[in-house]
Amino acid sequence: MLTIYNKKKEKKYGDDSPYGIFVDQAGYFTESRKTAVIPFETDIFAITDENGEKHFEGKATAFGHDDCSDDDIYIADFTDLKRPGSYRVTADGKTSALFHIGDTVYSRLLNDVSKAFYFMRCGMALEERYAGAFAHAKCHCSEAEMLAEGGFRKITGGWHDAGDYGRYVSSGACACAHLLYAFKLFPGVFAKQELGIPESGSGFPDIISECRYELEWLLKMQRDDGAAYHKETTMRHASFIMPERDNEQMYVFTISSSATADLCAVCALAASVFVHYDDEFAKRLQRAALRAYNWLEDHPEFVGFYNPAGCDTGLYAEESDVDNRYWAAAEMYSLTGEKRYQDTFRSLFKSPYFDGKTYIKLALGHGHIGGLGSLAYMMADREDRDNDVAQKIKDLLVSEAYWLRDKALKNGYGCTLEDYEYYWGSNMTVLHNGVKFILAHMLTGSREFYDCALEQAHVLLGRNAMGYCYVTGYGEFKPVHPHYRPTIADGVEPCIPGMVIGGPNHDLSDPYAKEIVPVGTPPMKCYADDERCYSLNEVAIYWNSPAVMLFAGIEALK
Ligand code: 9MR
Ligand code: ZN
Repeated sequence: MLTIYNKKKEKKYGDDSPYGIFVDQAGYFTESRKTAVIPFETDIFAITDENGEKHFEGKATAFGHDDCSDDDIYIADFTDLKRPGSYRVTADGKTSALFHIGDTVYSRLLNDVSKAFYFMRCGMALEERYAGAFAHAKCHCSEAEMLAEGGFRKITGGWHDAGDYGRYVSSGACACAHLLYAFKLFPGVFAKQELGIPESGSGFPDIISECRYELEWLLKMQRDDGAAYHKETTMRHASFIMPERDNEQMYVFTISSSATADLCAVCALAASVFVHYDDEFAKRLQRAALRAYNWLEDHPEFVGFYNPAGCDTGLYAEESDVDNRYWAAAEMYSLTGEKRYQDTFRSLFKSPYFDGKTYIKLALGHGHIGGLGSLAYMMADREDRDNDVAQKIKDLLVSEAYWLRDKALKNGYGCTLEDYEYYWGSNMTVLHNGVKFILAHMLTGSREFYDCALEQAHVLLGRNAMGYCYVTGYGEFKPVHPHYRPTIADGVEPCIPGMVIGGPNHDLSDPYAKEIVPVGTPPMKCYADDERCYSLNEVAIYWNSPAVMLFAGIEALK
């Protein structure tokens, strides 16, 4: 194996895990199916507690060869071990990381993946009483240059997108919508949640206050005629510095029709939530959504986005806005019940754009976002809703869930991804699939889908070919060098907990990944915990947001 050293850590690729057996390092519910993956030939495995006392012994079953990881896999099934506690799996002198059995193994995790959005806030100081050691001064408060019309405007707030400090309308709308849907679907889980953010104790659920922080910025990103500016960033990504030290000129870039549709959709969705908490704000959201929608109708042609010369910040460019418009029409119909929106939604549902690409109707963003439109229409509580269309959407979702289940059964790690699906941010796809299982479970009542959702959580949290728990702060073996500027620059030893890492990417889309990961590495192992590797080891708001949906669903329906 090619040996290339990561200068900072003096570690080489392939030497990563000190553990030879892979488990969900957050853990397993007492009554659920529990399996570890042993990627070598073995017979008997044991489960021991922290003192080395044995609590279970079983025979590993051969699974066969797994293509995504190139591993020969044995499965250790310890479903029958139901005693709450902390354990390791051992076999042939190898061991797993510590894991837990209990009914609250994901509770803190749900809190942390939700609180991560607070740490992403731009334009305000993160105070020590909320941010602890991760406190920092306010950032990005200067005026931005308006690239299209000239002049300067102060457009502050919102969440930093990811490891970088850019703020992008489409990605922000997508992440915010996920949080809003998590809340709409599982309000009970969030009623109890205490995130320890400045708005805590205000009487609103914390997750809703967090969404408002993003929505206030999104509203500022709308042009007077209703269109939305695509993004607000500096011309080039900042170096590895704290956000308050990033004082380069910021710019508000040109508009795009995809950003406009996304802004419309998320504002309409948010209005349907805020109407129960703050009528004034709900009205503002609804007015913004309507102005965006009118602009879309007046401009049926696709308006794409391109970076101007010299700009290297994110693109989020799309090839079409049909799915974005589909989402916008669905949310507007759900909010108002007006025929105008339903007619558009129904005609877009039949659009040739979806021919041979029906999966886009279930895609949860970023990139394709039709799934949120389908969800909105399915959940629309309107008498004149076209039940035939709603039923078709349900059927699509359930058949996709069966298809995903079958894919997971064919994978040694129980992962729904096939070898070709390990592109940039593959953990997002794992999470989306988990969310689809939760939705399919809600639609059919079939427990099997709930269990499939748990299996995707297990993959994310350590039962994968690298053995990493891909959420910062969890488990004994996890990424500690994420491509996240504050973590690199803050001088604090631990990472902010609860951030979802992009994960394996067989395209190795950055120069450092190409240098570190050997040629020919199987897709599920194309990963390195190196802060330079932005295409493997970054964090992003829309990778965290499906985690909030998934773990809220897991908690609510357990
Ligand atoms: O998540 C995005 C991924 O799907 C794309 O392949 C990649 C390249 O265009 O960009 C990713 O998004 C990044 C964005 O452009 C800027 N902020 C960080 C995002 C996560 O890496
Ligand atoms: Zn900032």
